[in-house]
Amino acid sequence: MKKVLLFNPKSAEKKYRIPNSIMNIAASVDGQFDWVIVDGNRETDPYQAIRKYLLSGEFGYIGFTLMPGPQLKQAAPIAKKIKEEFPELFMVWGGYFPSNQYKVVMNSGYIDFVINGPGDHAFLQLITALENGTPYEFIKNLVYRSGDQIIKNVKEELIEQDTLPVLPYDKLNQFYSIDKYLGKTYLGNKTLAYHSSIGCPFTCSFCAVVPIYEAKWKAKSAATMYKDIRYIKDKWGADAIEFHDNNFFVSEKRAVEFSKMIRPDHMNWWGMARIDTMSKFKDESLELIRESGCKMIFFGAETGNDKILKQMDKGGTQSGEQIAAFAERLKKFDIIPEYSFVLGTPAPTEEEVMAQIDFDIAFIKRIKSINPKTEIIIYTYSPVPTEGSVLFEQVKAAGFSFPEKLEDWSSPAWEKFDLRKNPLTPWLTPEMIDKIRNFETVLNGYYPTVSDIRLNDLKRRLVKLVSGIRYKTNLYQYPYEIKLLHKLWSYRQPEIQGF
Ligand code: B12
Ligand code: SF4
Repeated sequence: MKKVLLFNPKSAEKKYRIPNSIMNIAASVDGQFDWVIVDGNRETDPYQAIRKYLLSGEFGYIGFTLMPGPQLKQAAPIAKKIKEEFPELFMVWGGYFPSNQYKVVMNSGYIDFVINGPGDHAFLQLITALENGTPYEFIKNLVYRSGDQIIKNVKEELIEQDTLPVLPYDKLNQFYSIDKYLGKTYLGNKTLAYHSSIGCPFTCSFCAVVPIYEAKWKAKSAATMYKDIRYIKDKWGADAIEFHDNNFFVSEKRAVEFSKMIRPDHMNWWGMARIDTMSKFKDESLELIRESGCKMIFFGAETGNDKILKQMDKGGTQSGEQIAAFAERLKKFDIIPEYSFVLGTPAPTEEEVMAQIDFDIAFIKRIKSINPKTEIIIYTYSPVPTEGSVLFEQVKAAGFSFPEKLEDWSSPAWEKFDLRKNPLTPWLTPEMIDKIRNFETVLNGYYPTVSDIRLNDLKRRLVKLVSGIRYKTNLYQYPYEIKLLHKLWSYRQPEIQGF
C-alpha cells in the first residue's frame, strides 16, 4: 500500500500554530494508510524535505492544504516541481483556496484532484479508490478531470463533528515538537489553536466561507472540545486557547457549557463571533464567558453604514447602532471587543466610494470613543466568488475579475490582494487606498494593539504621543514618523501574522 505525504505550506513568519487543516486529513487516514507530514512553517527547505520522502518510492499520494496568499506562493512552485519529478504521484489540493478557485487549480496541469470543502471523508475515499483501482467519480466533494472537462461533484452533508477522530497530536509530535506550536501570546505562554466547528450559518456576501459551506454549521460538543484541550494541557502544558472557528459563538448553550467546563482550568481564551448573535446573549452568559477566561472576542463589525451592511448581507440584523451599543455593553464585562472593518466596498460613483470610506473612518473613531479598549482591524474589501450575491454581481459589473492562472495568483500583487491590503479592485483609486492605509497607521499608532506583547509601556506611550496630534486633527497623510517607529519595533498585525 502506497504512503501519503501531507504538506502544510508556510502560513506565518513566526506565530505558526498546530496545522489543524492538514491534521484533520491526517486523522482521517490514520490507521488506514501510513502518512507523514511536512510543515512549511517548520522547515527551511520544505521542497527538499518532501523530496527526501518521495525518493524512497514508497509514496503514492500527496495532499496540500491551501489558504490564498503566502501559502499559495510557497505551494505552487513546489507542486509544479514535484509533479515534474514524480509524475506518477497523485496530487490532491484541499482547503479554502482550491475549493473556491478549483478551475484555476485544476487547469494548472499539475494538480490531479481538488477536494471542495471538508476532506474528512472524501480524501480517504479517493485514495482508497485510487489504491484499489475502483471508481472515484461518485465521491462527494471531489473535483476531477474527465477528458478536457472539470467535474465538480455534489457536496456531502456536513459531518457531525463529534464523530470525527481525535487529531493525531502524538504522531505530529514525532515529526515536529508540539511544544513549538504552542506560542506565547497576550493570552498565555503556550497558546493552543483549536478548531471546534466547521462552516457558518450565515451568508455574508463578501465571505469565502459562504460558497463552500452554504450557510451550514456543525460543531463539536463542549465535552469533546474540553477533552481534547485537557489532553494538550496535561501533556504539553497549553495554558491558553485561540479558537480558530469562523464563528465560535453560534450557540449560546454550547459556549456556556464550555465556559463552565474550562473555568477551573484558568486558561485564557479567544474566539470569533457575530455582533447580532452575541447581542442576544444573556448578561449571565457573558459574565460566565469572561470569568471562564475569555479575554477578547473578534467580531466582524464590517461597517457602520446600514446600507452597506445590507449589501453585505450580514444576516439583516446588524446595524451601526447595534455595533456601537455592543461595544458599550461589553465594557461592563471586561471583554475586549476586537472589531474588524471592511473598507472600500464598491459604489456607483467615485465620490460615493470615498464618502463611504470617510463615513467609516469617523465611525471607527466613534467606537473608540465609546469603548477605547476596542481593538480595530481594518481590511480593504477583496471580492470572493460568491456567485449570485448582489455584491459580487456589482463587483463584476465594475470590471473586476480573478486571475485565470495559478502562477498569477501567487504574483506579488495578488498575494497582497489576498492579504486584503492592496486590492486590484477597479473602483478603488490609489488615493482611497492611501487614505485607508494611512488612517490605519495613525490609528494603530494612537491605539497600539494589546496583542503585541513586545511593545512595552514606554514604546506604547511614545508612539501614542507621536500619533496623537494626527489622530485628533484628522491629519492622516504621509504618517512616515509612525511608520518608522512601527518598522523599528516590527509592529505586528494580527490579521496577517497570526492572531
Ligand atoms: C488559522 C488561520 C490563519 C492563520 C494561519 C495559522 C498559523 N498561524 O500558522 C493566519 C492568521 C496566519 C492566517 C492568515 C491568513 N489567512 Co487564514 N485562516 C485561518 C483559519 C482561522 C483557520 C484555519 C484552520 O485551521 N481551519 C481548520 C480546518 C479543520 O478547516 P479547513 O481549513 O476548512 O479544512 C477542511 C477543508 O477545507 C478540507 N481541507 C483543508 N485542507 C485540506 C487538504 C487536503 C489534502 C484535503 C483533501 C482537504 C483539505 O478538509 C478540512 C477538514 O474538513 C481560517 C478560517 C477557518 N475557520 O478555517 C482562516 C482562513 C482560511 N484564512 C483566510 C485568509 C484570507 C487568510 C489570509 C490570506 C488573509 C487574511 N488577512 O486573513 C492570511 C494569509 C495566510 C498566509 N500567510 O498564507 C480565509 C480564506 C478565505 C479565502 N478567500 O479563501 C479564511 C477562511 C478566513 C476567512 N473567513 O476569511 N490564517
Ligand atoms: S458571519 Fe463571519 S464567517 Fe459567517 S458568513 Fe459572515 S463573515 Fe463569514
